[in-house]
Amino acid sequence: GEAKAEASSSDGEEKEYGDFGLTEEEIVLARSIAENPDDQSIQTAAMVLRLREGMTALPRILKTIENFKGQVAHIETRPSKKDGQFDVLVKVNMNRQNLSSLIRNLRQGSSLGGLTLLAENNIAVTVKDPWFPRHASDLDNCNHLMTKYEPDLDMSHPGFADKEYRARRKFIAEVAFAYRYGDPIPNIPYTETENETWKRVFNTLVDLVPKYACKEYYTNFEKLREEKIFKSDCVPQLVEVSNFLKKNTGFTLRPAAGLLTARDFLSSLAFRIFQSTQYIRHINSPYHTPEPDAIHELLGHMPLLADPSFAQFSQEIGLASLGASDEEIEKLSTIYWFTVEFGLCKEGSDTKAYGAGLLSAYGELLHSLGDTCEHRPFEPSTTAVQPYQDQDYQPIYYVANSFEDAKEKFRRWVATMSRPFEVRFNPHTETVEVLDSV
Ligand code: HBI
Ligand code: FE
Repeated sequence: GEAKAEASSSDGEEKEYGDFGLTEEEIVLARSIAENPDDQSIQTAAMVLRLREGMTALPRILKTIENFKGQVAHIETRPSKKDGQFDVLVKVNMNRQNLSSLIRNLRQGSSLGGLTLLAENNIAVTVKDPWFPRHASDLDNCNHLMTKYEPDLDMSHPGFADKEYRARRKFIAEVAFAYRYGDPIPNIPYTETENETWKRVFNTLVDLVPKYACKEYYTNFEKLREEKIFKSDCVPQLVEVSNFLKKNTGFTLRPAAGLLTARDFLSSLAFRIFQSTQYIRHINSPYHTPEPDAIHELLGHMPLLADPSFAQFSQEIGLASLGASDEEIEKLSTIYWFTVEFGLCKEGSDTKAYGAGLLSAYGELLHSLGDTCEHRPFEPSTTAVQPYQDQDYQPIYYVANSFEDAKEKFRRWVATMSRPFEVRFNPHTETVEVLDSV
């Protein structure tokens, strides 16, 4: 607070920072580094230096950074307003301790010659470097569960009093926790009871899909049946569905142990990876489950992830979530909720369902297209702040004109987010590239 106030109260701030356009929010004055000297985490620090004798000091600066174990992430130079001088923006990744030694060294200046840090305290440390997965293998660290509705903890869970069910859940969760990037997706030999649960849900939906699902869902649902991946008498294996998605849109699956935190769940979408649960809901409550299960993932999500336009939309929600603030994650989750989970869309003069929460539960599917709920046009800025609950049918649904339209609107809204960098997915390396827009 104090540091910021000082930065903003000084006149000609732009000049002070050498016109590199660092915004106030990104700037924490150098002394804040001293507050946490033991923090070993790598920070991104942006320093603006003024070189008084042409560029001659530059190689020595770089060498000094290297000596303090810093990695140069970005460098930008421009002529300063005084002839013969240059302003240099250098961004380095290093831990705080080394950073503060480096700054002390640079401030002394003499060891380098012909160089000033732009006035005392004008070392900007950008604190905008939250960890997020950069490669698909980093998703091995994105499997944090929410403790909600677990059969072990929640007395209202239909499996709470069923020891056998709880042991089964534990076993399948352990399979997911043991999964690492590159492993083959493990098969689960489903029990007779689990297959029976699947069959009941599947059979109720088969008749409703042609009438109530959007055409993109229906087309891929039929394809999955033709390829005998979806059959009424046994739960499909994730690996077969993953291979199907892969050839249609490049999406793949990885097993998830349960309801993941929104941040972890959304981040995987950036890599066109869907984290799918593999356990089956309790047989006593086949048509409703308070938590995601394989029936929801398979019947609800898989057909649309095979549609190119929808796959792109899903990935863009994921990309927008990387490095986003907690408030923004909340908004993205809400958008995800009212689109991917409970979305409706226009099809000519009809309204159809595309949300996975609708297409995996016939009760709410009928409710959402009946006249006891409200339909509103999908508009990211208002949809993102609409409160919702997950205990009962939704009272409000949002209607998209089309996936393309939803995507366009979503893109425009994402552009208003505060993130100071852009991300781009490189499918050849399964890497997210970060483009600094500072
Ligand atoms: N976790 N395993 C899993 N499956 C989901 O569908 C899921 C999740 N975590 C959060 C979530 N969905 C969404 O409701 C949003 O919060 C992103
Ligand atoms: Fe879902």
